[in-house]
Amino acid sequence: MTSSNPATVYRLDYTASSFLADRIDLVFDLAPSVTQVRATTELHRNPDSENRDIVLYGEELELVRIAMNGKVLAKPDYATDNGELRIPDAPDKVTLVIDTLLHPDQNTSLMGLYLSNGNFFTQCEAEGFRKITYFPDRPDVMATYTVTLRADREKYPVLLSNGNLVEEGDLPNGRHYAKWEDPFKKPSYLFALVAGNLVCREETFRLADGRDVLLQVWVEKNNLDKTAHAMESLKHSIRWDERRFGLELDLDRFMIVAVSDFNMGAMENKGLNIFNTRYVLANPRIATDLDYANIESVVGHEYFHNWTGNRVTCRDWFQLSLKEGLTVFRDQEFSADRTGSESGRAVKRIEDVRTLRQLQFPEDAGPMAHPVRPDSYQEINNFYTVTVYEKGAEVVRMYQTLLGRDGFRKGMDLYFKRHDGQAVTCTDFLAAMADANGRDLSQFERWYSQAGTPRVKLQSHYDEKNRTLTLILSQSCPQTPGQTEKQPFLIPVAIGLLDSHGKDMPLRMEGDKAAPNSRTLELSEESQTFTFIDVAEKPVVSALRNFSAPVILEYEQSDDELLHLLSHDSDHFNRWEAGQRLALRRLLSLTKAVQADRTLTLDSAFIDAFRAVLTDTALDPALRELALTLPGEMMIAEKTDEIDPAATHRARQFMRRTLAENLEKEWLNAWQENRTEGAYRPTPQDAGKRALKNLALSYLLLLDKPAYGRMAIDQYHTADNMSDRLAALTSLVHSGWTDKLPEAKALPDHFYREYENEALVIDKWFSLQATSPNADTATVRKLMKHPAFTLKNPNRARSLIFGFCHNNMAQFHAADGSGYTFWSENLIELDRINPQVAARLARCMDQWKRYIPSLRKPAEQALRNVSEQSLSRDTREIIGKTLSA
Ligand code: B3K
Ligand code: ZN
Repeated sequence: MTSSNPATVYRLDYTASSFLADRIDLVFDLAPSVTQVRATTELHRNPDSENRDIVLYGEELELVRIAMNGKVLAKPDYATDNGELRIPDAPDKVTLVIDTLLHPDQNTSLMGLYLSNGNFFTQCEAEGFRKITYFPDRPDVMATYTVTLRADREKYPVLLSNGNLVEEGDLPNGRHYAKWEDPFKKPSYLFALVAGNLVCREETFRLADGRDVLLQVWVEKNNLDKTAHAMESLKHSIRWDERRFGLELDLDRFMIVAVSDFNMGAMENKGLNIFNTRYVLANPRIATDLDYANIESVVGHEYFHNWTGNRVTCRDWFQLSLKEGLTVFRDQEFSADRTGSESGRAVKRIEDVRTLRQLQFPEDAGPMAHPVRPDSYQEINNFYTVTVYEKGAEVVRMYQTLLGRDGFRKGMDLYFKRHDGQAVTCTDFLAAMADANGRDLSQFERWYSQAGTPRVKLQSHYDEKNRTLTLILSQSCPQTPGQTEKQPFLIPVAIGLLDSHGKDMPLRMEGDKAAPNSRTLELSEESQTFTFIDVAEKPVVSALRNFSAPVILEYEQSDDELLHLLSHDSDHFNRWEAGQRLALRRLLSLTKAVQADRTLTLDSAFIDAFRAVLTDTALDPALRELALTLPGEMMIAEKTDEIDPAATHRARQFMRRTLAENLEKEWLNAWQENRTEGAYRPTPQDAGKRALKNLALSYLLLLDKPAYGRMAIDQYHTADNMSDRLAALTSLVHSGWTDKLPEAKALPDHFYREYENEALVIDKWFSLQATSPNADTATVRKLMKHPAFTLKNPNRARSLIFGFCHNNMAQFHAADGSGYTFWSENLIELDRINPQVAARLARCMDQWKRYIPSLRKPAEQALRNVSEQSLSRDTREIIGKTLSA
């Protein structure tokens, strides 16, 4: 806990570790209140380091004994200070034997060794291994591990660690043991153990090279019937990495373990992935289509880390995007390929870009803005951000866009050839891409070093006489904390031209032989001009196709041009984009109208365009659903000078209601026509139909017609899957029918009783109530008193508290400041329990300076109240940066 700003770590201060570890042997005597750990580590002096001391890290450890080369050490043979243990004047080769005591039952931070439902789990990334023993806990120190687990046989029948099981047996006093050996060198953050009463689904699976491997999914007994999808996802992941990147599973055994208390989504520990139950458990009764899709993508993500992260890891934590950006890109491509269609790929792309814009663009414009490869941090856990992950993935995608799929693959092959078994940097990755393709990519490095979302301005001029089209592209990048001057980026801008019939026109430049229908321009200077010849008529320009770069495009296009793109663009992404731009334009002027107390109106051209999309049965239901979903409140707010959450909310509600009224017949048709046939299947086709059907339902429920309320109640009762059931309930609650319609009143309780024993569904129950436009702090405070609520379980805390603070914009930013008071109270309490989760909650206030003046005061007050407390390093860093921005 700290009351002043914690020390800052700088990327440029990197120095190699003074000693390197070759082997570590760990023995755990597991018990909830006191666990004994003996670590025997073989170290040798690193010739690349000038530091003479052995430096080990340890946090919250009870050190019992430390011996070096057989001799017990006592101070001043060693010194401990501020999380470091130093041994001066050590010989070049040493064996350290260190005994420590841990108290897993007291560990609420869920880092290091902790308990969940009575079972033992570990989480070591980024710096949790130092909560287990003293060790050079940094990713560039890689060692081989043997791990012996000893525990009570009855309570902890299953004992797991990384690698292969080499020995097991009984011990006196009802205890037993298991010994595991991981043949691969790894950094300490990839260490894991699990001990407890678990069961597994297992399968033998044949790899492309003919080897048989054992795959297991471990869960608590009552969850065994929810593991099939995770197992399928794992097998698909293995196949995909073999085919797309020629990468094979290197172990004989690969395990996934589900745990219900977990700080994030999942963790890629070598051979022993540990997952939040949320990203493992599924059956039609408890999981939605989105859950099914998320599970497939997270299982893929963690599996893909085995090569991008584990075999080749990061030199230091500033390089985090080396593994995260790359692995997110890989999981995005995996999910896209799994849809099996071009429109499926487009759906996936749109969803990913939506996330980027909703979460990463604001981050890049706020107090926590940082480059994809950050330059400094106080707490590394705060830098597992959408910038490092999602923008990082966009950066990787741009290599592929610039070099082509084959060129990208060549770069990946060279990267593994050069760096397998090493801890490397983002620059090493760039070099592999450049060298494999014989290209100078030095300018591209700026994507790693410069923060902020670049703006790309496009101007187009058509010369009728000469039949040429001139495009002037220029770029700029806003200032971000610590970066006032920015250099031009290398930006791939994919372009297409539509003729008056909506057909793609060939793109030819002077001297070109081929004239493709879409081409990627490379913008590398502040401003550049591109001229196309033989352009038969004045085209409508389709710019930044498939979102070819993570930038904000500024290009004036008329409503007519956007309508043309919306109905004809061969690039699905830009069809969707045109619809969003049309909607956003209106939402912004509606917000202004609300603020000025003017009458709100919506033009019929827009309504007709929406009708056309809704009734275009040639277009995939999933794409229609995306096109008909209005930009979120945060997206709209981002585009205003001063954020007025209440006005934005009213504007959006008005538009939704108007679309509901004017397209009532069409929505009803969509609801009826998109029912799925037969047993539930979470395929992209069926999921897309359900999404459109349930969007239609949500629009219909905005109308003052009890018949639609009853239709939703009926859907709730007859649904054979969680997607349909949850959608019906959510729409009923959010549109107020649970207050207005007696038959609907009992539904939330009914839902609760039905799923009382399914924690993940109860999370949904809390979250749907917290995100209702009708839920204020009083509603949420009441829910916090519910016996099923606890701040200690991250999923539960997120469902209710984050649901309200992050995802209920209008109510959280209530004019009386009640949302901010609620936020500060819970943040302070949560910080004492779990700093990592608390620091995420702290991020709700990122944008406080951009809100209307009447909100800024109470926001600042709430921030100051938090700041006066003694806080964790995690939360202190966020609050400090938020206040001082
Ligand atoms: N690598 C982990 C994240 C660890 C977060 C530590 N605070 C999960 C992932 O990205 O796959
Ligand atoms: Zn990851």
